[in-house]
Amino acid sequence: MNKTILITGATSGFGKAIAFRFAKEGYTVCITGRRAERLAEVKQDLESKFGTKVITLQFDVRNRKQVEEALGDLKSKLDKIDILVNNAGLASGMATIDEGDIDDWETMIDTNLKGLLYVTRQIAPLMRAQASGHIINIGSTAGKMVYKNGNVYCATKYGVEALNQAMRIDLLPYGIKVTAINPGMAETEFSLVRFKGDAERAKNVYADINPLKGEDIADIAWYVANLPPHVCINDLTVTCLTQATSVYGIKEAERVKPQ
Ligand code: NDP
Ligand code: 8X3
Repeated sequence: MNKTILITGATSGFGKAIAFRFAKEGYTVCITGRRAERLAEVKQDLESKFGTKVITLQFDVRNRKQVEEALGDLKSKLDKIDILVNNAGLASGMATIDEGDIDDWETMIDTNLKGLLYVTRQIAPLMRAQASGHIINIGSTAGKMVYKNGNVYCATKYGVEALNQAMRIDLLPYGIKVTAINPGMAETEFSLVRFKGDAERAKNVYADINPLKGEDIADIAWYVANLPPHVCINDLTVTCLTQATSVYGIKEAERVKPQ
């Protein structure tokens, strides 16, 4: 088969799970992130488990020069790029608009929007030249409905939603699929990052719910990437059983159990 997937932010969470899912199916996997040790660990695991080819690229998606250097000569490393997963992203802090930390705001905007754009700007021309490919953008339920104290994170994910639609339109002539996967609450390193290493607070986010896992999103990525050539899922929202939207969710204890 010899297909290739590039996943940004594959050192943990969704990105790592997607790397495992596609490597298992024989894909050549190109994984990126800032943490070199993690990249090396994931590469070793993937190679030993699946014997697949793994390329690691260490860069910060916020740094335009690093992105251009890392991805600018991708053609010399890969014959073809079948799938790009724009996954690298984060929330930093939670606060009202009058009290938010402006550094946090800049981190989220630079990572979730500008980073996604820098990467896409390198890969979309390669896909255009191939007249094929699939871009999967990881959005969020936060890009569908704003929640209290989520202001800037939500705004970045609304931005991802807009860019997903725009990419779909712009890339239509080239047979390139574009899909947004918008997950609700998922237990990854997301909350640990949002709460700046406060493990107790991060764990509390998922108390008495059965949240999504990285593997759930990886299965969905595999599904959307393996539809017939004429079928494109443009937009997909997924939550765990007890969450309906960004704002409406219940605890497991509140759920009426089947008799
Ligand atoms: P994780 O924190 O587990 O993973 C985030 C990944 O993004 C890491 O691999 C991290 O790598 C990478 N990353 C973050 N900042 C940068 C950067 N500046 N440059 C390069 N890579 C970066 O969280 P998730 O897996 O949960 O998050 C993945 C995506 O899913 C994000 O876009 C997030 O907004 C979105 N999402 C998450 C949800 C959740 O509840 N978990 C729900 C909906 C969407 P490294 O630190 O090594 O650079
Ligand atoms: C991450 C999920 O609910 O924290 O996008 O916004 S949430």
